[in-house]
Amino acid sequence: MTIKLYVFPLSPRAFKVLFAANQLGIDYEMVLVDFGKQAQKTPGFTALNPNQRMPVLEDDGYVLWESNAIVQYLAALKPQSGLLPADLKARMTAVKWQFWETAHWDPACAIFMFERVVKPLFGRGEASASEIARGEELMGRLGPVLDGALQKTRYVAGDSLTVADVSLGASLVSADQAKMPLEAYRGIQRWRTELAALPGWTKAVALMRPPG
Ligand SMILES: N[C@@H](CCC(=O)N[C@@H](CS)C(=O)NCC(=O)O)C(=O)O
Repeated sequence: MTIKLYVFPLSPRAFKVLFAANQLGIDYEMVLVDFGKQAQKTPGFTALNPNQRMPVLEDDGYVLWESNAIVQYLAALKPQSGLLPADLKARMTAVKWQFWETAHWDPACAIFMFERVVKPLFGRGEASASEIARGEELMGRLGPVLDGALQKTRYVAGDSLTVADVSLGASLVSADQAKMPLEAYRGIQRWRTELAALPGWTKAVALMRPPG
């Protein structure tokens, strides 16, 4: 049975799982969760994810939510890809960054996405200056941490592409549109350019269309 990915494709969290599946060459069916129609609040979707949030993966009756868990699941289906390293310490280094992404990086990036991309797209009013200031303060603390790692190694968790790059990089898919303050971080810039050239990234970008 084909894996189903329930996504609202404009979201970086949707992009994350689409990027993973495409980069890994995994066949999947994309199921639209249309936020414009509040599809995430329907009983059917709530049965899949009681949080009423996407993305969700369904594989032959097995249901998984939380984008980083989904990325790990997909990577584990293709162990030869090395995205989820077999070596315990290498794997935990990548997983550590995924936890950091959920706890710190994603919430900081989401501020810029919401204020400067989602609000204009859905007519939700002006960007909030105080929220942007909060995002800049967070980015000022987090940017040097990620940049420091990327000044030392080609990818976040070492010299090979891992789930950490997929998870952290996905938040930057609309970084220019969201005007994320990344100019000072040469390592992040270099890495983002490399990720954006990957076939899985470009295929996933092509799917980021508003539902219509
Ligand atoms: N930690 C979750 C976050 C998922 C999440 O917040 N998804 C948002 C969109 S980006 C959502 O579905 N929101 C629906 C809503 O707010 O009604 C993950 O990484 O999967």
